[in-house]
Amino acid sequence: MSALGAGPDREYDAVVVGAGFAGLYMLHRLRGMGLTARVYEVGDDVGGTWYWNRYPGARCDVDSLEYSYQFSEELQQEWEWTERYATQPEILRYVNHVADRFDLRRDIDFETRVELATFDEEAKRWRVTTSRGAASARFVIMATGCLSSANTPDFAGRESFAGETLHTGQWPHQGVDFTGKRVGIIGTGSSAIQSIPLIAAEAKHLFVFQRTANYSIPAHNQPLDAEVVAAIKADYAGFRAQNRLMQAGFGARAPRNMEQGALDVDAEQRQSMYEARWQHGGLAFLGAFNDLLSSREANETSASFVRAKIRELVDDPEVAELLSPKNVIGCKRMCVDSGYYRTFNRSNVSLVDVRASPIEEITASGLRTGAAEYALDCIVFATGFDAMTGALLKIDIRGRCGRRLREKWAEGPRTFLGLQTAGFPNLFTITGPGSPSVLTNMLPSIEQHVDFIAECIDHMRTRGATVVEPAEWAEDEWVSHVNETAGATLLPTCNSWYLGANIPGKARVFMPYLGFPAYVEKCEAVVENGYEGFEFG
Ligand code: NA7
Repeated sequence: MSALGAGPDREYDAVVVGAGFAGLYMLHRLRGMGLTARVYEVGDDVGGTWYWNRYPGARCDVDSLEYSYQFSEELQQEWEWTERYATQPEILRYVNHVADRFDLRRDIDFETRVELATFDEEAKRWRVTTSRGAASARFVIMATGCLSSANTPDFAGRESFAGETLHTGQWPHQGVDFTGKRVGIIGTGSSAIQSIPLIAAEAKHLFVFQRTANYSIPAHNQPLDAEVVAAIKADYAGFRAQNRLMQAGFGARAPRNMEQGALDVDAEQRQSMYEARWQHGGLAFLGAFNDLLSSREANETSASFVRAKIRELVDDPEVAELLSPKNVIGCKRMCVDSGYYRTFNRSNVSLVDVRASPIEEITASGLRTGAAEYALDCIVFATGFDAMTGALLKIDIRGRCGRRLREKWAEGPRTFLGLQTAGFPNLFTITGPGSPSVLTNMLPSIEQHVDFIAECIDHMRTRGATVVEPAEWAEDEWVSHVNETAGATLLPTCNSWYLGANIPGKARVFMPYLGFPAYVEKCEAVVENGYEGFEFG
């Protein structure tokens, strides 16, 4: 690790912020183009999201054979995943392997936080100020992740708690022993749903503070079948190409039915379609019919199927009712679990409804809701993230005329293709708001963006341009298109983090773009038309 130290700014062609999957591949591409690049990373090692999210049970909800890089055929052939869904430790081992295999660490400054980035209009360069000094670069590429800025609600008395406070997205590296402890977990999103069964198995008592019930589909995780792996590896490129055609960029091998709507078949057929997908497990559940995210009536058939499953799995009918979500299925990110609902049959687990009686205060000895007080030794915040814009806007980014990105995005993020924002030349965002990102398998989305950015920079070299930024009209059109696309579905109908609705005061704007194949096609058309919508100078 090299410290920046005092003295004149170091000069690079590009500064990359973040050493997760996006930052690492970006560095690899930039190096391959003969450019000088420096990566700044807050953590003391690589991995990004998978470096921070070490809570018990943390696992990816996309199949491991798909949630991996495809830019190197050797890499995808030599790496051996062990399970259908990889655990966080396995993914972290993979990221470390990639960093070593491509000798990436020597261009990364760890434990370095980027605080300020200012565009110098005269020099047409960015000055990047970090916690350890400053650098100057032609390009700044934000690889800051979509779910990387942890959200801890500002409950009254939070600081007074005498026990241990944890956040799933900032889990201690040495792990946590819950044995004999009274534990409270706030939140029932993906992180809570994965960790609750494991915490419950250890703790003396676990109180689950639920504001909104969530739909979860069983993972049916299992060791990978050697024959399946061999078949995929025999034509990995073909497998990736099939996945690229999927709406979410993954799941080509999972059962799906794009030909029928849920109401095109009778109740018995519908039931057996849902049952087959429930038995298959995972996010493919919503592929049962083609209208589950566009028709409320169709959606309700799959939602009520899952509610019936919850009633089967949970012994106490009152608990089952409280665990049954009322909103549209799929409008919040679906969860994938291993034994979540059954955990509520344990005598040491209590479900607390904090919708009916919200959390009023954290006290020295625990937590108080409008209805009761809970004595706790440990509080786990599984309260999610300031998604998609949080990590970006933590950095004070100033573009042309000193304009701050925080100001420009006060009413919601505005980008062209989720890649750039007008008035901030040579600033790129990998899987930024306005791109498919969190509605897809992140890995192919990251690679597609990194490749686009690398080729755009290369294009600039060929035509002798020093700056690139989107035209206002292109940005306006794209923002409208992103909203219209989401508005044609049921996705904006509940308070999800896709809409920023989980963060008090955040503008309610649907941030990701729905549809990976259409998005890739659009990007390709932009390039074919001479980077139409981008302005070079
Ligand atoms: P999520 O999915 O955002 O879940 C956060 C949970 O925390 C959710 O149940 C929230 O309830 C709850 N929450 C947040 N603030 C509060 C307050 N103030 N009071 C009570 N409960 C609260 O985050 P995860 O980390 O689980 O998952 C993030 C993504 O990571 C996931 O989608 C996967 O893509 C991987 P709410 O629903 O807002 O009522």
